[in-house]
Amino acid sequence: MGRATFLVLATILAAGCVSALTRVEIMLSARDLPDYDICCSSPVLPPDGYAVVYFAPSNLDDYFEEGTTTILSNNNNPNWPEVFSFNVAEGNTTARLRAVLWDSDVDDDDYMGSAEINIADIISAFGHSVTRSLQGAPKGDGKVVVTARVNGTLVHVPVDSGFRHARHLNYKSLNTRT
Ligand SMILES: *[C@@H]1O[C@H](CO)[C@@H](O)[C@H](O)[C@H]1NC(C)=O
Ligand SMILES: *[C@@H]1O[C@H](CO)[C@@H](O)[C@H](O)[C@H]1NC(C)=O
Ligand SMILES: [Ca+2]
Ligand SMILES: [Ca+2]
Repeated sequence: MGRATFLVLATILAAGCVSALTRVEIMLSARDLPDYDICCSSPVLPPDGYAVVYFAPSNLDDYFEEGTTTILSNNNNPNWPEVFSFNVAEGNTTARLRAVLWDSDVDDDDYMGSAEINIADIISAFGHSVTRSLQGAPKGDGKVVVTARVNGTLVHVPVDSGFRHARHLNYKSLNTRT
């Protein structure tokens, strides 16, 4: 556990708001995204994909936007480098993550579908990444792959991406969310 991570957790525990939090840090990839770029009678090209990540602490429809990945251009199988962090009360079975995928374009971006994943499924997937089919994808197919580090323990990382390259977009805990 990094010093900063330890201090954040120690502060939360010392404040007595939460007895035990499981820290989940996730990275997203997509697989088999269809081509979404059509230009000027040229062939259809792979998308310039990015993901918007939302977090719902409970099973109410109360999603918070956590952040957005970088755009990985011309790629049907992007491995986004960003890390998104969530603190989940131990044993919580209702917290969920939603990833909404877009193809960046000069004009309006194309919606590529979304996937919802229970944080509990990510926590219990030790040793494996979690894969979900994209829902509502206009061109069908496509999957979202979640790789995770739980309480500082690496679960799985795709070959050509890694936590060491990651930018930490969001380290605030649920307790400090306003
Ligand atoms: C993560 O750490 C917290 C605090 O030590 C602990 O209560 C919890 O059980 C851990 N979660 C997992 C999934 O190991
Ligand atoms: C955990 O579960 C309760 C509902 O039982 C919910 O109110 C709470 O916000 C949940 N979320 C997290 C992240 O612990
Ligand atoms: Ca497009
Ligand atoms: Ca595009």
